[in-house]
Amino acid sequence: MVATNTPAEPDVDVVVVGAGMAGLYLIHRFRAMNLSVRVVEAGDDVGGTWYWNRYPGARCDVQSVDYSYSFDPALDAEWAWSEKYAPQPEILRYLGHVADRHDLRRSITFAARMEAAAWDERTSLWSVRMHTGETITCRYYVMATGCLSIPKEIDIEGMPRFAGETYFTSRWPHEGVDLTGKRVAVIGTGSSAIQSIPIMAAQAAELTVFQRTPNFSIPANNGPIPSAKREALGRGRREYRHAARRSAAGVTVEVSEVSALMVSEAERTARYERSWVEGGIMEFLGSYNDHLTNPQANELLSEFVRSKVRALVVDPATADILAPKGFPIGTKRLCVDSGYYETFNRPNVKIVDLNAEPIMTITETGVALADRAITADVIVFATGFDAMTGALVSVDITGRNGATLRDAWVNGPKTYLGLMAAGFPNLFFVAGPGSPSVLSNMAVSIEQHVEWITECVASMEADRFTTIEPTIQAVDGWVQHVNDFASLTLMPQANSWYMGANVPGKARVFLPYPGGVDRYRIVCDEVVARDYIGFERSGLGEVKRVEGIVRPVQPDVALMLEVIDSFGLPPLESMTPNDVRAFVQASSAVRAPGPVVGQTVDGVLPGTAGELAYRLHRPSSPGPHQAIVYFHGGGWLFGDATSDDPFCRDLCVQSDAIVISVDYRHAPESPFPAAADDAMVATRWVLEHAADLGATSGGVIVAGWSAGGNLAAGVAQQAHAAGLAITGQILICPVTDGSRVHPSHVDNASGYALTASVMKWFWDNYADPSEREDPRASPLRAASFNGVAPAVIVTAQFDPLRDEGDAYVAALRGAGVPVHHIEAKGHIHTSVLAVDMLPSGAPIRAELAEAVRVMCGRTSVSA
Ligand code: NA7
Repeated sequence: MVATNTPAEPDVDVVVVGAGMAGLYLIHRFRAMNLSVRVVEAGDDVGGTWYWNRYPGARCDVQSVDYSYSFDPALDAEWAWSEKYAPQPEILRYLGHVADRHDLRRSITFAARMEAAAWDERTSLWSVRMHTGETITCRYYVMATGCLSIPKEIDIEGMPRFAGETYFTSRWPHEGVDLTGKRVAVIGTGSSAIQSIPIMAAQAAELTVFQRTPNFSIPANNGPIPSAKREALGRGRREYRHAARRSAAGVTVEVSEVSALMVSEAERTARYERSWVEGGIMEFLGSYNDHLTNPQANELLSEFVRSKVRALVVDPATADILAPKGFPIGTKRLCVDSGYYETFNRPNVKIVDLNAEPIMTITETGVALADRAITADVIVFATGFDAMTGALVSVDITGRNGATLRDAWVNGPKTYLGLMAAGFPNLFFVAGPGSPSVLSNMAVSIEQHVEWITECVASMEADRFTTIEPTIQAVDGWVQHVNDFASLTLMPQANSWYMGANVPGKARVFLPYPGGVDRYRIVCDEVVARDYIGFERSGLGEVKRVEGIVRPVQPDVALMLEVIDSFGLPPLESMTPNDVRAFVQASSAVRAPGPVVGQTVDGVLPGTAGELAYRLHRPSSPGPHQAIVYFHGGGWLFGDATSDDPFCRDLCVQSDAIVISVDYRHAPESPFPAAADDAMVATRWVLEHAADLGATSGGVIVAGWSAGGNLAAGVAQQAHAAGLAITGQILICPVTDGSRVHPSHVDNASGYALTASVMKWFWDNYADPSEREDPRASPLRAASFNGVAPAVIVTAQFDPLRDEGDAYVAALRGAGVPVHHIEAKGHIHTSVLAVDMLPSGAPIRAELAEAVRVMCGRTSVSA
């Protein structure tokens, strides 16, 4: 795959496409490395998005003090922003000033459109062709083309017929447009429309807004730079900038750690009111910590904005049309306006709800709706962009073996860290899909990317590598990680440009990385620290490929592990069993309870050495139901009939079965085979009392997690000889082998909640080494698996017990036993049981319940 030819001499070391905020900083950094750099820019000057987006009212929606470079302290000292949110001309002047100050323009070819780029395998160079036909060869090629630079094609019929003036907010004429006395139609109500409508309305004779989706907007309350911000910068610029770089949003904001549902209505409203006045997208959405993850919390904030719209707009019918709806707040870019809603109180402004009155066609004289026509002299299209991928796939980029980026991304972009794509060596993206980009302060994200890219190139030069590209495995892992993260939020629910949903035919994939700038920066740094894990570099005949996936653990599981880590708890095995029992009991008291079941009954049954407590959960549907006898986890040392209660409830509801969680005697007080004996006795008792318990006759299913899985597997093995009717077994991350020789005990020895050393401690307390060969202790050691009940087995990727679970699957299958094996990718030993705490465990539990329903002979839910 990799060519290690001696590279030919290029025209320049680096070609950069785009002279916006990223392109300018790239010139500065590459020059400092003594590399030659040429920037190709379609515009006549620097500025990128701020060069093109000149519509009236265009301004940033992150405070200017933050939306500015941090790499040069002198810039902060000599540039004074006029307002909290500076207008476009001022931002453009600032970028021009940066270009002048660092003498950047001499590296830029303006009015030059890059048309195609191709990787030459023979020379290991990129060849970049401009619209003039000129070709530049280079070693490194950076697309710094911005996330919102290719306007979306107009998908409204009849547009070419319009005889009046037509404008696009994204390509507003440099000389401006005089709308005085004109009838203006504006199509779209995104950020561009919301910023420009108040200004256009003040000029136009009539202004009609065509709205498809009512957007959420909060007031900018623009004005001078807030004194607190000025003072914070004055006190310690370095610290201020450092904090922004290490923050989640790329800007230091006060973000709550409390759920919107945990406070009183009065407290919540007061907080919302304060955020409404103080403004700021990140501050407003972060006024409580679950607006973007919990639908109920989101609805509270959404409704607050609706109430504001109803208060601001005088005509109730108009207010109703404008009231934002159809998607959770924050799942489309939250807009920041100056008098948007109030504009609709003007007599010359009207709104058309396109959901009630769709556009039939654009005509010579305006816009035709089903039952009426709106005459216009001017139509303004504020219809958005082919965001994040548009600029990258609109040109021909051809990598290895003639493959184009456009084809490679036809089902959605695939990048490693948003920075590079497999098969496209030495091609870098700034703020590419898969990076925080548009979900963050772009200035901070751009700087981070530019620094990472230039440091990567510097390390290549130092180590005399000539090519770098990510492995397919690393790219797939990252795409999965971004999607896993997005699915923990409400983000995928909106038809947003974040999802590619605004462009007909575009793949519906969540494009930016939603984990935050702070977490993302840590990942990027870690990739470097781990010798560019997930990359292959080559040069001078050497190929260095560092295999691996940088974030393979499910994001919510990783967050939970971070939290557990922050507690600084002593290792379990350093505590006494009684202390562990007390700790586990205390933790159980504060967890989510699990779903509501039809009925819960606590009782006792006779064991071999005294009574055994049980808890029975019954579904709300009419019985009788299949009975599942469940054994809890806890390394045979701790836990009781209620310790896996949330999971038992979930299993009961989802599989529509009675779940009877039975306690058993614990080690070290009652070592092996006490627990195994109790499991047998309890199963027999349930079988004998099936009718009294409301269970179907004909057999029970045995189930258990961890040590409980070990007990359930043992019961299933002994069933035939003991005359027990066991119709199935559900083993979740089961212990199956006391030898602990499987590689996962080494690979996952620590860092994933259950450690190899805790597992050793469990065994040492439970069974003497001489007893561990006994199949009741190590079911994997059974002489035969013939005739044991069909199984549903869950194994977790980052569990020390994974391989012994997998080996048990293989052993049963080898004996012809039907097994439904669920491999919980990215999960740890405890994740599947964390009901209502780890959303990523929900699909696994759903699959498990479905398999149980099938096991019970019921029609599959999906059938
Ligand atoms: P946006 O936010 O994509 O907004 C585009 C708007 O145009 C949005 O209201 C769309 O409605 C509307 N639209 C698009 N196509 C049509 C058609 N065919 N008919 C009617 N309405 C249509 O782009 P902006 O330029 O405003 O803002 C982009 C970003 O720039 C912004 O998020 C800031 O980060 C800065 P829809 O919502 O799709 O129903």
